[in-house]
Amino acid sequence: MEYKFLKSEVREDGICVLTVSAPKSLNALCSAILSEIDDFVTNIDLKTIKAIILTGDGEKAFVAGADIAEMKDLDDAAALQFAALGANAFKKLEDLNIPTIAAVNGFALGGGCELAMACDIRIASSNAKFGQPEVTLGIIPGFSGTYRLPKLVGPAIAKELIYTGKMIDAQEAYRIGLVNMVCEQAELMDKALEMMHKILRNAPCAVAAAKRCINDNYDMTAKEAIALENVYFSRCFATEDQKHGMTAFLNKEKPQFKGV
Ligand code: CO8
Repeated sequence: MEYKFLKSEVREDGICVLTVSAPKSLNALCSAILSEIDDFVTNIDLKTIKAIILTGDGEKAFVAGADIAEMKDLDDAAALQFAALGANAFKKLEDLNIPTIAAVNGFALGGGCELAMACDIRIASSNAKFGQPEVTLGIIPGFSGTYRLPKLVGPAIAKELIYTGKMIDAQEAYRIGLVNMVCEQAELMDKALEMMHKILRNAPCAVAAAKRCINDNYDMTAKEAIALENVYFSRCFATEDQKHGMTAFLNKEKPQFKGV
């Protein structure tokens, strides 16, 4: 599929910098962009792409939400389709077996905040603004914000943000645990790359197994979640990287993981 709104650059280190690019509308998510995101995550080549850093084009916005112009005249059946398109694409992104970081370079509102939350980690530039302003438009979050925001910041703060529709700045987003780090905009990509390099130095199978445990235990009882971790923990012992990592530690050497 030819992309009109998604720019992807796969670097030599295997990190794909994926940029949502519709700067005239502050990268607002129209259905064409959502289809491109879905296509990208569905057909991603995990042999060449080891990690994703997702960002928005320009210095003003990560993604300013779903496209209000496109949504305005939808009826409820069409709204269901539009919501499902975004929610499914974001779920596939969340479920990718590789680490993902959202480098939030400005407004991350509504669907933009929801897109950032579908990534594993969020790093924000100091000018970033977050919010779920849907109720100010007569709707509610539709790309799984009511699901992911309470998991990240707790139900009371999530309800405050969603019921008031207020915007918060990057420092406040950091304080409530919505973002992992705040930095100057000029440093944003470097900080995201630095964190991703730290992650990629570790055994890929182990990082992927930890991701599976953390993502999949969302809806589980403690008993199920602990049993799931036991399964993924034991599977690590069937990898070469586990033997290599432990041997390297005991030999006081730096491990060189192969991802097998
Ligand atoms: N959709 C469409 N166009 C947008 C959007 C958007 N979300 N955000 C900005 N734009 C457009 C503006 O209309 C404007 O276009 P134009 O130049 O043609 O007038 C251009 O981008 C620049 O925006 P502004 O002039 O408004 O820039 P400001 O610096 O004054 O303000 C803001 C920036 C604060 C980000 C402001 O643009 C704003 O409030 N945008 C809307 C934010 C918002 O409400 N987002 C949530 C949308 S709803 C949503 O995301 C629901 C997700 C689930 C959907 C489920 C579907 C059923």
